[in-house]
Amino acid sequence: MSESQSATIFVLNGPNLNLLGTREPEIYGSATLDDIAGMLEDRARELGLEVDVRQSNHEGHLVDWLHEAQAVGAKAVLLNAGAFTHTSIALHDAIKAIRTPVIEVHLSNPHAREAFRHTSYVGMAAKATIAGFGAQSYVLALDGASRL
Ligand code: CA2
Repeated sequence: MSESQSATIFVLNGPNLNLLGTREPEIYGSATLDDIAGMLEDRARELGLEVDVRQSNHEGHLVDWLHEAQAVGAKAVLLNAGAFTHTSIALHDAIKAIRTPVIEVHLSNPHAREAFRHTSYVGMAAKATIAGFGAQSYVLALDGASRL
């Protein structure tokens, strides 16, 4: 594991999060994913870390990136799997298959929403969950990851 990768935190975002900031601001806030990436880069700099922020609408990309996080020796993964949170046994298995700690992140609080959002296959495998703080959920998760 190289020194630089051991100080890198992967921030993986799932389906539709590329459209963040364009609708439902009352649920998700008005920050775009680029805004969140900027917030994370600023905080990571203060913490002496680097973030690698990615988004995909494809489940397999997220599985591959979880494997890559371990392969390159990333310190942790922050994962907002979007709606795959509630459906994906493949993501659950991928999180279990790696030793890299994964922190589940959500902008909203899924438990305060529709019943179909109350099951999280990601959360069942993750080390921790931060939800309901809007864009700040990511920053809080980064602070937590920095202490691991
Ligand atoms: O609250 C979260 O972060 C969620 O992961 C967001 C997902 C939702 O399916 C989860 O239950 C909770 C939805 C992401 C949709 O992304 C947006 C796209 C356009 C505008 C606003 C949000």
